[in-house]
Amino acid sequence: MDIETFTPGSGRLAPRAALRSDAPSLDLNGPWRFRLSPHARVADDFAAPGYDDSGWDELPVPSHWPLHGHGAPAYTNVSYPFPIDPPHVPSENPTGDYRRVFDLPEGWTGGRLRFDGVESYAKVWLNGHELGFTTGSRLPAEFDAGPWLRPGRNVLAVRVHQWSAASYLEDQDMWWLPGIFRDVTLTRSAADVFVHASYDDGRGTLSFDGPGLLTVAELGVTGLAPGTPVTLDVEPWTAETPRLYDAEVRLDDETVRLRIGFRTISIVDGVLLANGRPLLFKGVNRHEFHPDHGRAVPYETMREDVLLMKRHNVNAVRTSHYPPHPDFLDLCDELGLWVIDECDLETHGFGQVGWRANPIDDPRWEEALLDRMRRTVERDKNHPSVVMWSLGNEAGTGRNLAVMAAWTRERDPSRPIHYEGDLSCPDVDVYSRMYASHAEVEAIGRGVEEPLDDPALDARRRAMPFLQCEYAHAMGNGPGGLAEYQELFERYPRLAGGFVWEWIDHGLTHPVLGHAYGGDYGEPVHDGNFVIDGLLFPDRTPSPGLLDLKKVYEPVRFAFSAGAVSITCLYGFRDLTGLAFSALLEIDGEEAAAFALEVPAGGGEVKLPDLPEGDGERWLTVRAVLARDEAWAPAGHEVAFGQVRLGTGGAPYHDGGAPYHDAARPVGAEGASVTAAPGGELVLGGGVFDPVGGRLTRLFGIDVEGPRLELWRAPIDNDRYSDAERRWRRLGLHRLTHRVDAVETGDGLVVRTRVAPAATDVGLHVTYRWSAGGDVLGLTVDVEPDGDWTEPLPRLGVALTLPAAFDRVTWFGRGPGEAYPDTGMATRVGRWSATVDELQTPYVYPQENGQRADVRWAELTGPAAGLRVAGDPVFGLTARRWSTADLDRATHLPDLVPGDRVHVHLDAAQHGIGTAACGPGTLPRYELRPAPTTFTFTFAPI
Ligand code: IPT
Repeated sequence: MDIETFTPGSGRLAPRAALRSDAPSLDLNGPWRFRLSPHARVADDFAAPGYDDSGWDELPVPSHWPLHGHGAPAYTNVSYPFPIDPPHVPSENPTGDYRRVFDLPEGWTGGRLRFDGVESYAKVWLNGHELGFTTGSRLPAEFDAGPWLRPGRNVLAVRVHQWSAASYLEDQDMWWLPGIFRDVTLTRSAADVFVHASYDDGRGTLSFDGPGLLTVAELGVTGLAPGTPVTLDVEPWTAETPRLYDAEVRLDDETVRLRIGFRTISIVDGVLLANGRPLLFKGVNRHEFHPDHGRAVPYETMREDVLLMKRHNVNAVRTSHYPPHPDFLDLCDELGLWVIDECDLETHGFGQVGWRANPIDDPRWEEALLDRMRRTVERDKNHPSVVMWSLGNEAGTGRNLAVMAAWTRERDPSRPIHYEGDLSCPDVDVYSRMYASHAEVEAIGRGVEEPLDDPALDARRRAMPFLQCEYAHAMGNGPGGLAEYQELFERYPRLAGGFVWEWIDHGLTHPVLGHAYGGDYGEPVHDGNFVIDGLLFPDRTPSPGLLDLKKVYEPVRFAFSAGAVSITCLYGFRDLTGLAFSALLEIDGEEAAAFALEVPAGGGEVKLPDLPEGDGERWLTVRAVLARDEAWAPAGHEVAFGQVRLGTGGAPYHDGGAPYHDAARPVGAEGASVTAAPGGELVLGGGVFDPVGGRLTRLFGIDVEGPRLELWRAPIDNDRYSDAERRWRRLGLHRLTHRVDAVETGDGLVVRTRVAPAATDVGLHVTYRWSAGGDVLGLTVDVEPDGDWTEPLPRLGVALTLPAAFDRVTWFGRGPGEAYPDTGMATRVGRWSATVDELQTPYVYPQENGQRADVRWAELTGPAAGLRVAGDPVFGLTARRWSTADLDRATHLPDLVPGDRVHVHLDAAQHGIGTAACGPGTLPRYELRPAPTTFTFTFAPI
């Protein structure tokens, strides 16, 4: 059968550019008749015009049938969900038959049937005549409909097989989602043009290939013939300044409209340049995804993606791992994003069998691979936003890559070629890697990376710019380490930046589970929640990781010195005139002064006025916002901020990041002695303790449990998918025992304990020292590691619970969002409030989340009472309506059910976040190593 052939298609017309044409076209989207069969060997009599499909279902086009009640989605990352035996596919091969009747408008003759995307194989009939078949799911195919169209009623029939030989080429890390998932059109447009618009120092050179005459009215170009370049004064296109010129090409039968951007991409001395200036990608990897529609993404959602990227200072997108819907690239042209356009090609699963029979190195697949590359380049060649072609992703190495690259270079010498999967870079123009560590990126930046064995290849690669086509795996809580990568990207000219993996969680809407991931549809082979690794939650709410990325990618940076702020412009292609700058002074989180700053267009040092003094912490926050509406955000949108803590009495400014030991020092928490209550409980100030265990049971009349030492966190994905969780569990850090060695009374209460897991000889000597004075209760915890600790700790702090009514939190510290040692760059010191529910970050796979960092004090309040906790100087605060053990057990958000307690963690420290789910773990400086530690809190009633 031709579903098991190396041939990519039959009967298709030569690929051409996606163009807007005034030629008539008929939108064939909408409800189609649909029937699903469990295998491919079904009679094809349904293609006959007179076939009775009245018993069939209806299915919208575009869509994926498993998202409309026919079969189910399935997720695998690397693994093929079928035996590897190319070009053969399983007999269980879901096969969708589609029928659509349409009326041809009066006077219509000729035309093409265009399919923008069908997964994975489609055979097409018009009025019972077979037009051919196509593969290449995320690529367009056109068939000549002309000879078979007839006046009035026409019947289009399409048979789609989920599995075909082409499935071996489409092993991307995503849901397998068959169906006609992009537009179907009957068009009388046949035009193809290739516009060349380069830019050099104020001058643009314009030419084009193809029939017709080109007009760019705004530039006074009228009726330009193909192959006759003109040079003109123009404004360049860049992602920061997406200047487009409306153009049209008039042909005999139609006029096509294009939007031209003048820009030149080049590589000079190993540096990637756009229009002669360094090009630094602040990128993300974008899969097409919508939680209800899969890869059939509505136009408004595509637009939302681009707007969200722009608003979070993202300037580049890699279309991982296939060409997106053509409209997406129009949006990138219009709103400004640099694009790496990737061919629809991945054969990752062959890696699991030692790359045996990998299509990439097998001449029988050459035509299929070349076909994919041609269709990518031909479709997208006119987009100024597309600055690089990528041959594919994770497809190993082999001869066919060279064939694809050679064709591409010949067809479009203006764009560099990218492919990451061959370390020796024989076919490409840029050196690309994924998930390289900070140390390795630095070595590459300095040009001192490990050499390749082949000296010629090594010399070639050493002369290339470097980019990370994937880095900072944004799975669950995280990614950590973003700022440190950015620092390297900005330091070394060879480094052209990178693309965070990935834009959005692919969680499918599920009636019971909230959002589904691998295994939730009963797939026998799947990769769990590895598909939930985005900067956006499935509903497109930004995660804390995206907010951090916005901060790290910000195009303006602030540095503070005594009485001044210096402002650096990090735009590559514009100055600061589009921004308005302002400053806000807060004392203990209360506004004390606000003023505007006049900043020179190129940046520089700006003097600050004399600022009010005050007793509390004085924090100055400087903001850069859009001065005017831009196409992607309104005036007032915050682009960047900086924060610094001011010294008192005209003293110099301090570094904004350091903890402050003069904050919130406990006052008055000493002097009182322990007394015994009639029931035998110990009473110290506002605290009541059990006499045997020395544990606090009532605090200012509130029923409390704890606080006591806690080391466990609900494993985050970076713990789960690395070795950390396994090692921590083996050590037993989730099941600590607390042995009470002494409860000593007198001036205060001292409780001496040894905290340790069963079955090991390591532990911690933990001493709780309680003191009381006035209405303040103080607690100092001394932690002394005992034995030979080899593992870092997930967290170090105390945990307590309060009645459920304490459901509001106000704090002075970093906020409003969560922060961990290597994340939370987006947070700033201030006074914040939230309900306990609002403190939760809804990671699709439940895991540790929601810590507020550097908290000086926090008030937990209910309708009737409140408790104030202060640190010395600061602590990490986590509060939730379920325990850490509940969070640890949960696999989907609906598993988390509020109980009758609020669970509070007051932490001295946590282990860093890193990106070990895929890539490097926590940097050594963010590891939490067991060490003697003392931390102090004071408690007071409100
Ligand atoms: C890398 C893939 O390119 C990407 O598609 C995704 O699967 C990512 O990993 C993990 O989420 S490949 C991996 C072997 C580094």
